Amino acid sequence: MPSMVDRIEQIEAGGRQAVSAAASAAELEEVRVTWLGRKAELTAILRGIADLEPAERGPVGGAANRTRKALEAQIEERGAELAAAELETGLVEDRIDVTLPGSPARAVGHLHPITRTRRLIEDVMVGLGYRVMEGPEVEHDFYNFTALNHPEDHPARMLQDTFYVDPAGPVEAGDGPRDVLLRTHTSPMQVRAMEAAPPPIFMIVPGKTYRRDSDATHSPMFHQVEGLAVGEGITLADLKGTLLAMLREIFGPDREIRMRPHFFPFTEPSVEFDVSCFRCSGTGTLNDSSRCGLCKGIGWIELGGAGMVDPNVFGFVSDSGYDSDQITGFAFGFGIERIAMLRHGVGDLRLFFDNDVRLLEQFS
Ligand code: FA5
Repeated sequence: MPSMVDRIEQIEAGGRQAVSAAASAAELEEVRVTWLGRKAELTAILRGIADLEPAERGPVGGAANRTRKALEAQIEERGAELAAAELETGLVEDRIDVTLPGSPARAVGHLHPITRTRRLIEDVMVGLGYRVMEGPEVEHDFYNFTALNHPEDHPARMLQDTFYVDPAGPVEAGDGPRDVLLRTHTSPMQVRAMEAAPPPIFMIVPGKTYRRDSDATHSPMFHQVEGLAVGEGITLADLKGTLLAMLREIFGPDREIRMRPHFFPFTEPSVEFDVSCFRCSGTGTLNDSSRCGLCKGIGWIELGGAGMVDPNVFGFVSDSGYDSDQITGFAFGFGIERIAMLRHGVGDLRLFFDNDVRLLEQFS
């Protein structure tokens, strides 16, 4: 029969093997309870030392205590190893690759419907041979009104129609209280473009414009597109053909246009132009015989203003080579919001500027 000391050596060997084999902190804890816990054989031996023959107490007690300490030390060492390994595994498994797309992938945004409409108009007009130009949104009274033949008492010059800018800001010396304003239309670029280059000119000017307006179809900031064609022999028929080509690209190949007499200080003659309604095909009546709501039963939708450039406007740029005896031209202007509202069936222009994603997402 093996002596108690031999048995303790066997316990130590078994315990060491179990500690080495433990593959996780939880397994190691089980090993500790089995080999060193209250019900473990080694614990029982240590507890029973007092009952041994006096001669055995020393060697057995010494061997049992050494084994307990050795196993405790090995468990501690193995515990540190396992903790380090688990930390390493966790770091590898939880590593975030910041170059991967998010999950779920974030939806890519899209252009605002007003931008898309502007680009559509630009594409069509570039296709017709026009250049796209931009001009200042903070403008001089001279370009916005005076050079466009507006009389001194024209209502658009009134404070209640127009946003004037405090000339205490960075404007040119000599500007008075009513000399600088947020442009009320894109037409000032007619004069600026003619000042900058001799005829012929074929250009469009998309951009922001500002008026003291606010209702479902008018906002204080809105967008217009100006068109200007100047050269020899340009007529009202060219204006009509150009508008027809542009509007057929935008609203469909079956569209017709009409021009109605109107007044603008800087064109003579002046017109307003309408496109035939694309919902009721210009009949004013829908298939179920009800009145078309889009054109209000008229068959035509009003879009903007136009006309032949007034000789007085050429008078402001005669130094740049514009002689109204030699050249003629047409100009037109219309609102981009109005085109977008019609194309997308949006009833209130202000929705475009609320930036509610529930609305904007519908244009993706
Ligand atoms: C003009 O602004 C002229 N400059 C157009 C023009 C150009 C005539 C060249 C002749 C030659 P009008 O004020 O009608 O014209 O405005 C043109 C269009 O701008 C309107 O038909 C409308 O669609 C749009 N518009 C005007 N005010 C607002 C507003 N507050 N909010 C949104 N759109 C507006």
